[in-house]
Amino acid sequence: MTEALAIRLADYQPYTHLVDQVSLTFRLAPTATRVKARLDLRPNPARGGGGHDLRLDGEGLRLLALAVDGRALAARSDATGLTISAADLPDGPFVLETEVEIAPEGNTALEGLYMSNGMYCTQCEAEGFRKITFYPDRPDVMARFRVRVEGDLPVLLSNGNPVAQGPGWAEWDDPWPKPAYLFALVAGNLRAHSAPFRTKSGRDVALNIWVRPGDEGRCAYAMDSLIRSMLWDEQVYGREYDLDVFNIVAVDDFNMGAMENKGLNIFNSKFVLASPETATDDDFARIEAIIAHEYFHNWTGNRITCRDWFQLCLKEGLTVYRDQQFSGDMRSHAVKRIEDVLMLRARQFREDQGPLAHAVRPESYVEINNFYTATIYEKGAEVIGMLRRLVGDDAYARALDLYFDRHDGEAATIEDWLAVFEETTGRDLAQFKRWYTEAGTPRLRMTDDFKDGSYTLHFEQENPATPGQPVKGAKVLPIAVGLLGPNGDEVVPTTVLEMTEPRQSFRFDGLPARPLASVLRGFSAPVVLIRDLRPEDRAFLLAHDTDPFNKWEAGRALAKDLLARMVVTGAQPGPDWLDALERVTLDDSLDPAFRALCLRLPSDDDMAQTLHASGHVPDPAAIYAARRRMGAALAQRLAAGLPGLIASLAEPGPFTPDARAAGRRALRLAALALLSRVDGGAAARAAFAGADNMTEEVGALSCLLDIGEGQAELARFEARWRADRNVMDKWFALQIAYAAPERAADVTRALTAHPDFDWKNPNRFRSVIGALAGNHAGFHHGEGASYALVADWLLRLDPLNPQTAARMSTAFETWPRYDADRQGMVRAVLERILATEGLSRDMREMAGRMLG
Ligand code: 0A1
Ligand code: ZN
Repeated sequence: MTEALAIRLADYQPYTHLVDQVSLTFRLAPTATRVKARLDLRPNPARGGGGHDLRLDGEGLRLLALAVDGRALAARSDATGLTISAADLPDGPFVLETEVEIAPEGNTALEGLYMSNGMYCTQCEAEGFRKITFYPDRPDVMARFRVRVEGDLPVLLSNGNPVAQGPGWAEWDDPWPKPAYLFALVAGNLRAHSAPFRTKSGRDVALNIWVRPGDEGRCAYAMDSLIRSMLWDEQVYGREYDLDVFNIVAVDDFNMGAMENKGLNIFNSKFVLASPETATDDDFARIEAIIAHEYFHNWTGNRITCRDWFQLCLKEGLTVYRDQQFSGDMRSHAVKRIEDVLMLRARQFREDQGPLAHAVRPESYVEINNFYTATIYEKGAEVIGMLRRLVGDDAYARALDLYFDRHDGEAATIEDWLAVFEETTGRDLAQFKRWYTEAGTPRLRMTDDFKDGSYTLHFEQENPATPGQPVKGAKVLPIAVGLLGPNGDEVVPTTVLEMTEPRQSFRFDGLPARPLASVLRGFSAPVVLIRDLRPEDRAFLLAHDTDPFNKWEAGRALAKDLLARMVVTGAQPGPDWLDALERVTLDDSLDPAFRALCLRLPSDDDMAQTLHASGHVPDPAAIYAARRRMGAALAQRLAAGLPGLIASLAEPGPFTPDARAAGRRALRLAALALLSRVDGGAAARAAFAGADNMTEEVGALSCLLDIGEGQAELARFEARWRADRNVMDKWFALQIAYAAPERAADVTRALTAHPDFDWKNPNRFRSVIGALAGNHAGFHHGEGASYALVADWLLRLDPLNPQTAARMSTAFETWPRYDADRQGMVRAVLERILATEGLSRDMREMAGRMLG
């Protein structure tokens, strides 16, 4: 049945008509908003001119009037739209007018026009505009929009530049043709935090961040991030902003992180609002990254958009790549790369190795909202990173200039994107394109030999089968390699080997002694590298590698090898890992942020993924127990040095959110977590009591929860922050994240009965139900109580907000890894979901794909 509903890339056809201009008038009212639309249409020459019926998308619209060239037509709308027969249309250009009524107040799906705390706002990507008015709701239909908003509210916003306004109305005009998914409207009682900006060619832009009264004092960091993003895009990509105003609005009810609507970005409030008291260092870093991401979409997504939704990675992969570059430039490239790879492995590798695996450019979908995934975003960005590694920085810059030049104002494809690289470099990218069309994480096996001064690396790549793609070809792999001599000196600096065959060897001559290879430097390709290395060799790399990513990776591999042995054979932490980690932790010449990352133990889910990939059936309880033992051993080993380390990292003076200070706090809190394992929480309790910023407050509280303490502190935290939605999300999530496996379901159930568990708010739902799914041992514990609890809540949310419910069903995507009992329990849960009457298309597709 899902098959029958699938949309296919191969079926793409241009739209029958072109839309030159759209004029919209909104008369806002919570239960009966009127939307008048006037579309200037003409037959599309690309479809052979006239003679076609006009099909417009529309869902949940009450059609009040319909006219062509001023002539009223009888209304013939159906469940998904409206068709006007070619017989009723003139041969040339014509004007279509419609009027509809919609009810934003009852819109719990948060798609189309909806309300959040008395404020009107919209979310149109991917297909929400059809819930606002009848329209060809597809990204290749680009038009100029003029919008009049009428409503009894002080602030009335839409895309583009303000044209005129009076009491109760405002008019906006967007000179840049855009697809409907970039439309936005906001109306409410809002306050602005404003700043001026002058572009490099001298255009003055008014920047505004709109928030609820009382939140104005928490916008400074977002504004600063925006200004830095604008400057960076001018300097690095030569891209200037192109309107007189740039508005950002913060809303509390939002399905995703944020949305790049032209000139009017709408943000989940948790990615805008920040003050030292309410936001952690991680929050600050995410705000900076997301503000940049949405701003960068102005060129990669808006000026150049996607021809169809199969090309989603065209804008998302590139924009993630750009925001990662930006964050690296603002902070530390080494730390940023490690964090990005941690995320990639946790989310994208997980997806790629399970039943939801799909290509960066999929060939079919049932519900496009289910494809805003780590594969499209993060793997999409990795593919661009590889392309750049292969062609070099200069060619990358030239290809991007050509891309912007050639496709500005167009709706483009991955073929267009690859063509600019082929033309600038003369390379044939046909094989490289497999990265876009084939799903799955390649497994790269490496061996080496040394003889007569020649060192050879042998690689073999395996591209595992994924759903619907049993056989695949070899990928182009850029493998960045450096060689270290026996004394730790680098004897061959980083070179990028280009692997194109299933098996390939690369030789280095003239070496006086057998080197140790540092392979896949900077994580130069998104693969699983399989390499037998002795613990002492990994420790050697951790001590000597000049590539910061691989230096960290060596420590990580040491920890993972050990943890795997602890799980499988019950081994105890040996000196290799403890010695190596102690040396790194106490090495003051290393960046504290880097040391903090080295102290982070592999997550349970990461271990389950790794064990499964190496042929074991992961036991969540055993992984949990082993990781606890590992942490305890590390704490014992470092105990004596921890108080001194913590003291040395104290930051005098007021809180600053910069990377240097954040890195010091991260290491201090990592040390505090270890110390808590040996001092019963005394230091953490004091740190909590004395905290003057949220990083310390949450950090110290986490240390206590981690050792089964902190109840009094939880109560104090709640009393202090009860009125703050964003902070209270942390309070909910922490208790579940740190709950012992056997208590996780009960703790969650109790919190769902808390009066502030507003489950219709996506952030709150995620911080409770999502936290349980993220507590690996708790989620998989015992007789499946957590599976049932998560499923119950997904089913409750699904009729109201299918998008968020379906996204969160990925909690179950890893089921094939586990033992037969757990597999059976998850299958039963997924079958129960599928059998539910009235299930959304979103959830039906997800559950169906997970069951295979
Ligand atoms: N384009 C946005 C993400 C986004 C996607 C879908 C949404 O609603 C279904 C909302 C936002 C981005 O990449 O930031
Ligand atoms: Zn994006």
